[in-house]
Amino acid sequence: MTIDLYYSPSGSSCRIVLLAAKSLDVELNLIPVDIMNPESFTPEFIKLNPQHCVPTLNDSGFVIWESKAIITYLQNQYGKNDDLYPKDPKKRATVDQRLFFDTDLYARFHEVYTPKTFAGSPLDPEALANANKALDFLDEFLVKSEYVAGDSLTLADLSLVVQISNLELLGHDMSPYKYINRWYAKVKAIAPGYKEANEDNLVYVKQLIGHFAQADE
Ligand SMILES: N[C@@H](CCC(=O)N[C@@H](CS)C(=O)NCC(=O)O)C(=O)O
Repeated sequence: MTIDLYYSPSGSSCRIVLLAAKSLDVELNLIPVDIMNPESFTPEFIKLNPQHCVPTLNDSGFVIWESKAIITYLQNQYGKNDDLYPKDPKKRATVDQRLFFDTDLYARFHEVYTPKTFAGSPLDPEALANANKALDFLDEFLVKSEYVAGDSLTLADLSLVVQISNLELLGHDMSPYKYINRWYAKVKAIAPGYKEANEDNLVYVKQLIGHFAQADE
């Protein structure tokens, strides 16, 4: 039985799935997709996901995309315990809320850095202030608890740590966020397979940024 993951290592949503799979001890058969080059998509991939986005998971014919839907599916289907995604409805709701929050944080920073990265546009101060508000909220969550959804590591930490690593790579000023910085160092140190699933793949984000920076010159 193989679980195929169509992915691009530069995509933060793909690295979230890689990182969660490590913690869940689920082996994925990785199928790279050159997302910047739709002509290269295989007919199999095109047929599998009408949205043609990655990450897309194919678990023996069950096909699902959207990183958060994928990681909660992997947990529900293959999790050996419920540590990362508690069964208690209230605790689980908090993890879900933080996962949705992560999607909001991603969208806000997308507004800030995508025009700069892909078109060399200057940073929009309004978009930047709006994005930094999400970091203020995250910092506030972490004043009250050691991890983003309580006192232990959950899927929400694995998702958010990937977004914060992207911001670090982009040189975003993280100095005002004392609690995020403390949590970030801890999650990087304890999340199983962090280096292989996320850190080592950041080189592809660097390459992508470099490629567009050159194209602008
Ligand atoms: N909300 C999605 C975002 C996925 C996403 O943005 N994927 C990018 C690559 S990292 C992509 O496939 N872009 C091409 C497209 O959406 O057509 C998730 O969390 O999985």
